[in-house]
Amino acid sequence: MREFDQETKLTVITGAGFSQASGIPTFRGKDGLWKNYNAADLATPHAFKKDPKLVWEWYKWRLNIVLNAKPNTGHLKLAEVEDQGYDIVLLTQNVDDLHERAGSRNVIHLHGEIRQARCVCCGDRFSWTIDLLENTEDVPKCKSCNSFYRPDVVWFSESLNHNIIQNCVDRLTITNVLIVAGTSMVVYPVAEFPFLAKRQNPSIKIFEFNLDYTPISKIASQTILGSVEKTLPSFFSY
Ligand code: BJW
Ligand code: ZN
Repeated sequence: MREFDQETKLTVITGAGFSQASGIPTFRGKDGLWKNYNAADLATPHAFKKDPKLVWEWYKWRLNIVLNAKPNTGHLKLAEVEDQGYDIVLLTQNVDDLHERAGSRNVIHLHGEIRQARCVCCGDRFSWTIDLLENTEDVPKCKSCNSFYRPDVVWFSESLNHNIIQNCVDRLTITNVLIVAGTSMVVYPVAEFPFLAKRQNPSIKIFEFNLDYTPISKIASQTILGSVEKTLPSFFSY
């Protein structure tokens, strides 16, 4: 496969554009969630404190989409590359589980997982199913401590998990091929990752897959414009 051999340490950063072809809306851009919804009203700890029901209604709507979605050709290709024995790690900003459902095993979720709910007080967790979603009207409450559960995702102004960040930094430090796919690369700290990898290893090859150029295009070896579910499988087929 072009650019890769069994020694290559391949790391892939994915974002909402990667799941767009699976029917999951992106955040930014003309059909993005932030066109119709205000991030400050829905994706911050303050918003949840102010109106947990409104926040859960929005998350339950999105959960329903995620639970019914299927991995696309981009997800499947990355799982296939791993199956072929390549050393590949996925750092995803996506809260869906489509990489795992496609068969990828080395997946790090930077912004949490929408299927998981977490008690705001004792940290107890449960996993949503379609059945549970259809039968839950109110804001879910913890049986142990009676506090609200919240979506187990990272909201604006919240810190990402320290150990997860450290694992990503360790991986980026040894990466020699970095793919950045379907992300606007404007949300920190992830937006900093390609720059960090480039500083650690100036000869790193960075391939970007997006519909448009982004702030990291200037350090990419190549930006491959187009729908990632088409461009990424053909990139790996060379
Ligand atoms: C396709 C395609 C197709 C479409 N094929 N391509 C330093 C400077 C300035 C600000 C900050 C800073 N450090 C921290 C901040 C604040 C903030 C931040 O970055 N704000 C920016 C907006 C400026 N960051 C944080 O708050 C983070 N916390 C943190 O840093 O804590 C410490 C701290 C706090 C405060 C101040 C300072 C330090 C937490 C960030 C959490 C992000 N959470 C969300 C919601 C997750 C839960 C949920 O899903 O509900 O994560 S926001 C949203 O954006 C979501 C995404 O993971 C994330 C990134 O979006 P992504 O994936 O890039 O999607 P889009 O929609 O933006 O882009 C899609 C792309 O795909 C586009 O480019 C399309 O062209 C492309 N595309 N279809 C190929 N088919
Ligand atoms: Zn609890």
